[in-house]
Amino acid sequence: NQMLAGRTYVIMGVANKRSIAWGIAKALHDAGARLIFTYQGERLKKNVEELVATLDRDDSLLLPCDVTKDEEIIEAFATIKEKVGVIHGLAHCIAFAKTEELQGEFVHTSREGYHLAQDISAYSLVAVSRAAKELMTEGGSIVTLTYLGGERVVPNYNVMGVAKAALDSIVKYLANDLGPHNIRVNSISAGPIRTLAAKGVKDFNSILKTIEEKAPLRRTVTQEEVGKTALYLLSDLSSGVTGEIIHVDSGFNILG
Ligand code: 0WD
Repeated sequence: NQMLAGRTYVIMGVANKRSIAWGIAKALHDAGARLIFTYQGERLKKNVEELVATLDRDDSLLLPCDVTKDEEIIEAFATIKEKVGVIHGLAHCIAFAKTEELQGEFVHTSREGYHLAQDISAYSLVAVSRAAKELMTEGGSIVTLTYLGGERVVPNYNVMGVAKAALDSIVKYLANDLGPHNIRVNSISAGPIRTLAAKGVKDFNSILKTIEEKAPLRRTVTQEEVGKTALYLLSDLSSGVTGEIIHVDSGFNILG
């Protein structure tokens, strides 16, 4: 199925082969899309290069983009405009909080840690969407990743839960601003998946175990499953959908 042939998508946030961003990249690649990868810095460049080399077409573009720096965002999208021109969608798969603030009581969150989590995990979607909008001249679709901890209290998720709550609201405001340009903005609320970012959350194993025991599907979800929902949201299959959160979590969120 080459549903996305002739289309170009930006994937932000591949750190390694376990990254949800990589699951999304594979789903889009298999549907025929051309991919542009952005990575946080030199530290991750080699990882991304090695992963991209495993794809069976080599039409990808790789660019650095630390989302805490406006000038890097501007430069990355200027390069994309110059080398590719039009883009049709973007997957924002980026979050960060200090490990010491992903445990214990939320009340101990520092001002600096709060700002950092909000900046990287929530505000970055605003900055990146503004830059991407200029290249989405044929309409587009933007997808971000959120988590249940933004809707309700999940132990240890703390400052990241508050950042996800902001992100969920940002999706709605962006959807309203960009809708008239035929750009849709949605998020996927993924169930817990063992990744580098997840390692930072204290007792992550017990979160996984709860899903296996209690979620309607009695199992955790995979990067591939998040990838398939991203394919839906980034393609015309979801053409009437914007400002939405889709839970890909084995149904866990419906439990009281
Ligand atoms: O259970 C999970 N893994 C879930 C993850 C459940 C629900 C949602 N999510 C979300 C995360 O909150 C995040 O928004 O999915 C998104 C992707 O996270 P991931 O795939 O779980 O984790 P990972 O592979 O670590 O990718 C996140 C990446 C960073 O990796 P590291 O671990 O090196 O911090 O976000 C990127 C970076 O590549 N990132 C940045 N990119 C650009 N600029 C920055 C930055 N300043 N900071 C972090």
